[in-house]
Amino acid sequence: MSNYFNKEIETMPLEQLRELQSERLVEQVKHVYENVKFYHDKMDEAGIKPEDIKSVDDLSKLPFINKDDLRDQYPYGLVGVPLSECVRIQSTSGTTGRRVVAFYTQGDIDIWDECCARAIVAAGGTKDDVCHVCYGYGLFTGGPGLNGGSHKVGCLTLPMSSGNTERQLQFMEDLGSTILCCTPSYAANLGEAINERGLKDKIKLKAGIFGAEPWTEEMRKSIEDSLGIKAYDIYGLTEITGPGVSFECEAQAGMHVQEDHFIPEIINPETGEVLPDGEVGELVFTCITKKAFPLLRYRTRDLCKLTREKCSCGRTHVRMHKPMGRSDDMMIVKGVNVWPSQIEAVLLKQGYQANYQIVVDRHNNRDSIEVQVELTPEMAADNSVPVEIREKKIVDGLKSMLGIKVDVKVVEPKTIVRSEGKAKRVIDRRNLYV
Ligand code: DLL
Repeated sequence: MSNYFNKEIETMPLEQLRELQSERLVEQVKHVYENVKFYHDKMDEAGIKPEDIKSVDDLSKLPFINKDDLRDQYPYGLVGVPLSECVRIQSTSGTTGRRVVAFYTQGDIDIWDECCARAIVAAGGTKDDVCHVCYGYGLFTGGPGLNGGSHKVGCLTLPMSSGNTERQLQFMEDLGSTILCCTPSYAANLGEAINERGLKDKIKLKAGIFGAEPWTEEMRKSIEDSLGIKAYDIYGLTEITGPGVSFECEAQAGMHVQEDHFIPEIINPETGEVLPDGEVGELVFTCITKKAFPLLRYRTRDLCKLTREKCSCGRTHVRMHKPMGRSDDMMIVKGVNVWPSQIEAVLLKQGYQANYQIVVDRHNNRDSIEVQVELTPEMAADNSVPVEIREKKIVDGLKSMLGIKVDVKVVEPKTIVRSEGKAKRVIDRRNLYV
């Protein structure tokens, strides 16, 4: 028997859903045209007036927006309401150039909380549950998003944030946590720690809501076995709101996109052409209700496909497959978004040349990342600085750029294989995407 947080919306017949989306889209386009200069100019440039958008069928007339636009408009250029109406920001990791700062009105937060509440209820959550949130709190959307959803459902909420495994286990045991929210890698670590300490019988967990990074079906199985729970996937991105843009139901067969708030499209990343359901392409979202940071046709760079096949849970909202790759070179390592260019920037700043390689791997569900970089001939000839000191300096530089520990190996000049075409800088041995 399925549980819904908002049955009327979650099981709304498709035709009615389309009408609701159309109504909201028309209003949203008017809102951005009137309140965001960037959109006003972009639509004028494309020769589109708000009146040209009459229903969801006209969506493809609107121009795309991408991460470069976000960078150009940083920090306030895309804000759609006076700042006095904004109550919160959230942000992604990364340098200023890559960082996304998203704004929320109280109404936007309410929408976000509702989406996360729907995810928790879809995973079997009720007001009698103890919801243990160990996504990071702060600028990252994971903690605040699931925290808000948990409150809305009425669960007893444990705002644990990430890290400090001993404390996590103690609270889990003492307070009887029943729902766990964190990244799948951290869930796997917790599972391992629980089994090592022989605590499995003392833990009352029944479900987990895991996302923010790619994970495989094998990893799902191993987490489910080690924690004795059902593990649900949840997807989202800061630009669009955070977690809860889509989530799995009990069928665990794709994530339902919250279509009353976000319209998904799949496009050919090369041509921008909209692809039919079932075809793999880049996922694009249009926010039709959020006011402070109202992105239209935002290109996520996540490769994915959609299906409208009937779901056994009764929800009518379209399902997206787990992301199947990226159309850019972003990696998610230890739950953090990492671009090779960020690593390169740190190396070049310290006087190295672009002769480096990044090796990402995963053992026992733990990510590792190693950067191998060649000494320049001048550095190799200079014996005054020991290699360990050089390595430490790079480790520190990368830590402050990315926020995670990266292993660094400095190697002799001319030891890294030179490419004859496009340099293959990253070797990702994790095989995360299917
Ligand atoms: O990761 C929001 C989130 C928090 C989602 C907690 C789920 C749970 P960002 O840091 O902006 O936001 O990273 C967004 O992470 O474009 C995907 O590439 C990836 N991603 C997010 N969820 C999943 C998932 C949060 N379930 C980027 N599976 C997205 C695979 C995911 N990749």
